[in-house]
Amino acid sequence: MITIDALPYEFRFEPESTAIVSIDMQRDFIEPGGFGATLGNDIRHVAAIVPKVAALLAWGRALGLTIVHTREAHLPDLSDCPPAKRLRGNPKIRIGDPGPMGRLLVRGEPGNQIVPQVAPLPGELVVDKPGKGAFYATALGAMLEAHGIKRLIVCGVTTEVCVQTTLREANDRGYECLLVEDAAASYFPQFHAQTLEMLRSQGGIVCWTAPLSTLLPVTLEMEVRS
Ligand code: C5J
Repeated sequence: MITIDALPYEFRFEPESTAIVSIDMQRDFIEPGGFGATLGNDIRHVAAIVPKVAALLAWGRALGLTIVHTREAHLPDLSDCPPAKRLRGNPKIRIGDPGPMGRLLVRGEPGNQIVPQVAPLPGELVVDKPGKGAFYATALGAMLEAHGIKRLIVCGVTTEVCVQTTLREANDRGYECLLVEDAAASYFPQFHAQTLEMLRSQGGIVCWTAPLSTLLPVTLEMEVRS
């Protein structure tokens, strides 16, 4: 068992039953011209975490954790995109419309690819999800069960939307989750900070949180059998 100094108290995990879930680190959210930018957001806040997510993934790979990547992605015919989702708001271009990186939030398009610095390695799990939560209408639950996963270490974008929704879904399914504070981001720094507060409040009602600096010094040699 490995112990991490976290909030609201220590988070304990075993590498063989723990997965890193890297949420939606795709060009659509992080690069100019993608879905995030077309909604009028300042992408600098989310682009800034790419090196942190890369460091977290390298750490997890060294520890032998299962690695899962998600992408918010719709089928080309948009049959998995509710009209309410596509038509909401007043963006310059909508889900499925052609943009500078191909059709917005559509599977297989250039904008839907994970940014190269944090891209999946061969053998890692990739989940295309039509919703904000990674468990909704995907095989994620079955994949985690097949790998014997009990705990999730979560990072990605955006903190208050897909990251938070996935953490709440995971919590309701019985997973113990740690959100890596500075390997997640929002377009709105105040939403990021407030989401961390609410998720770990009331004794960790949804999850634990910890900065990357508390994880990186942890090595396999520190694992203590109990
Ligand atoms: C959003 C996400 N913000 N990945 N998606 O629409 O958080």
